[in-house]
Amino acid sequence: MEARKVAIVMGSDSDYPVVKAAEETLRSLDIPFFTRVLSAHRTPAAVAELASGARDSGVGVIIAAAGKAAHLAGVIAAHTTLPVIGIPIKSSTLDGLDALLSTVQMPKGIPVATVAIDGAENAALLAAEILSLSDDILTGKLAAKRRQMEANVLEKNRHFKDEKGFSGND
Ligand code: RP5
Repeated sequence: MEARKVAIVMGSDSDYPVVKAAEETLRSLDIPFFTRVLSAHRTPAAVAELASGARDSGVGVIIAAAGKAAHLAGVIAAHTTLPVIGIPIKSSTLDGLDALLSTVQMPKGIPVATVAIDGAENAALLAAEILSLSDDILTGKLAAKRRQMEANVLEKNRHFKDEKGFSGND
């Protein structure tokens, strides 16, 4: 069976500087994906069409990124039972808090897994973890990524200790 893809939808092309981190993360794990610019408010019919056809077109997880009154993830979730991950985008005078609350505060029955404001990398990793439930190779790649991250932090810890000595008084 062909691997399921990730669909990334963003409310505006102005969201792309944040969203591209999700693309880079998916690419690093060899996960197929496509990205679309569609808005819950400006193109509601096209959003509904994409969301309702996603499962049949081989999508496994949908990532939806939007700012301001960010209804995109919730509206997509209303049209599919695929897992939907929302990225609240910091694109307004309210610094993304508006988008965070709009994305995370879903009524019961229609869940959206919401990552941090501008948390595009974590959105992609969460999508990968969901897809890895039926993909052992992807499970291995995610484990390798964790090991690499751990090694990077331990290396920084060594540098910090060697160059500065640990901050403290004991
Ligand atoms: C939201 O409004 C978009 O997701 C974007 O974050 C914000 C501003 O959109 P533009 O006015 O830049 O198109 O719907």
